[in-house]
Amino acid sequence: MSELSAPPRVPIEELVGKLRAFPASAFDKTEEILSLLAKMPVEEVSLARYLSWNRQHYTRNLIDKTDLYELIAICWEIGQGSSVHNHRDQSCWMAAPVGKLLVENFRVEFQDIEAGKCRLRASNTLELTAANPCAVDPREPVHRVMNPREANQRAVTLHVYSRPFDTCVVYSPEQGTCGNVRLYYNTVFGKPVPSSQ
Ligand code: CSS
Ligand code: FE2
Repeated sequence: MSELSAPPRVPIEELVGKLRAFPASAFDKTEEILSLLAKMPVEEVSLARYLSWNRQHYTRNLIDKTDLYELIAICWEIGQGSSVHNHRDQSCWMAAPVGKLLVENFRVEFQDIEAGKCRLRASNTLELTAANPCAVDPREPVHRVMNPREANQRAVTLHVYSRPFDTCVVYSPEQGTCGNVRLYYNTVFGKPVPSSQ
């Protein structure tokens, strides 16, 4: 295999095994998990039981959860994207076994979450693909993920969050407003969550 060819795809269970074997310290910095995601792109077929689709909103599908991290598959229809949001000061890594997405980062110039006011400025945009996993920059943790219409394909991303979180702050850069929202799973360990359907 030449150095330039992509590493072989692995079943999701193999990635879970590696994540579970990491000590807590691996989740405190970005490099180790980012390089694991780059070395072990996940086979689409092994994700089949975790995928669910909704025309109104991207879906969140829990694959694994420990005290240290949660691993989620997110399914994006063509043209779907997230709100601009943060990750509650938790670390986050993303990989895209399927598709080609954009991660748009924002600089927070001012925020008063209690008052629901903010001022954000768009900063850089990264491409998220199987060959290019991303880590959220802890110094600039506000971002939005888009599966652009031009990509013309459904996308599936994997998210490692450490520690797990179930709320985040959502921002409207245009209106200068922000507020807390709750995050829900659409499926948990491959089973639909009735209240989310
Ligand atoms: N953080 C969002 C997905 S875009 S990174 C979520 O967990 O729903
Ligand atoms: Fe996010």
